[in-house]
Amino acid sequence: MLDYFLTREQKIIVEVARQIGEDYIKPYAHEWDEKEEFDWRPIRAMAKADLFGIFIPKEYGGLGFGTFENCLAVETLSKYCAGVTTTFAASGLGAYPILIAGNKEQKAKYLPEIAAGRKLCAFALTEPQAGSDAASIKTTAQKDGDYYILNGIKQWITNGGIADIYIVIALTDPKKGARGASAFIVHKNDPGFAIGQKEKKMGLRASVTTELFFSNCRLPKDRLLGREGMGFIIAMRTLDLSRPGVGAQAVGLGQGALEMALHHTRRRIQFGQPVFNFQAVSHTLAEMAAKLEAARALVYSVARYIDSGAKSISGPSAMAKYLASETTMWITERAVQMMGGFGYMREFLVEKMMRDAKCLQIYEGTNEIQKNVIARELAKLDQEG
Ligand code: COS
Repeated sequence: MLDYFLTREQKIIVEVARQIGEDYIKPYAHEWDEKEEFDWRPIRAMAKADLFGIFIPKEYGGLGFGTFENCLAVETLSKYCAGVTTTFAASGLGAYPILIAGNKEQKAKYLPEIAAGRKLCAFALTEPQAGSDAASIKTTAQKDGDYYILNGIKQWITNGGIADIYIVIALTDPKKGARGASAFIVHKNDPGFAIGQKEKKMGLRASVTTELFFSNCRLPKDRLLGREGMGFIIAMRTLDLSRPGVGAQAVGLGQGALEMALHHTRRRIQFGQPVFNFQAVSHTLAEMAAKLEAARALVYSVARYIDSGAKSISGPSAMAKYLASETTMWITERAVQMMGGFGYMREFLVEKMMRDAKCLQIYEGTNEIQKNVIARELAKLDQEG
């Protein structure tokens, strides 16, 4: 791995995440995947180590770092289990809308709890009929005096049931479509709010995914984030900030698969020698390493670009998510192939890594949507030029 000239604090974040991975994730990752089980222990360890506060400003009890430091933590944890990391990263996803659009009171009320890891967050945009086409959501939030009444269904929501704070995008003016959407803070115990069944997934099985049901869910008006009509833009800006994190998750997962394939192929004897000695194998590992480093360099550059305060981040953010997740899908598939029968057996975690990698091409916007976003930004550049 290249030297990316991390600061002392950044190296500490990596080391803390590595230690949590070794002690609280590695020994159990296989079991959680097999049993499709969520476990609080690594989450509590992350909370104790202040990792949930990485990008929360110091005035709200966080560490005051940025996207890059968050990516370093996500990458390091993902090497051990991308499923566990999904719980962590999705809580960050739910914190962004409060950072982006919350007023002083909302920030003071929610961010310290989130930073301390006392309350997990969830971000609820997707609905049964509105996945990639996020603007076609149907959940409504009807104003009723000092309240909003929410009705509708959200689907595939990470941290459903284990989160205390839900950011829900709903239509305050259904006639206006995307421009009529607003963002709300919903508490787990709000009346009229219910959690659906836990979904059965191909990968990321240590994380929890559920539906959310709103049936005349009554929220006081101070739960509105920003202004009415800003919900879609808040959601898009949230995803712009969070997608490099999916790239970082891919890089960590790819690193795990590469190391596993390297370890195995240098010890597996066939035809009287380690299979690594055959060029078909060593060259594949060389390609994995080179492509992974390119993905890491892009993710780091984009994260640092965002932290510089750059305004046009949609395209770079989509590139980081797209390129790193495609790379890691390829790496994990090749790692299974290079390990042959061992790779295919559930006893060895590499097939889990391949299943986990698949979701990174799909969630937080499919890679097809990422390419739409990149192409849209390209077209703008051409117009300006
Ligand atoms: N930042 C700020 N504003 C943005 C924005 C961004 N990144 N992207 C779009 N907007 C604004 C547009 O400027 C437009 O505003 P105006 O109406 O004022 O002009 C509005 O939002 C609607 O944008 P657009 O017309 O581009 O919306 P589309 O319906 O074409 O959808 C995509 C855009 C496809 C990019 C969006 O639906 C999307 O990201 N889909 C994937 C959703 C997703 O990632 N889901 C994962 C689940 S959440 S983990």
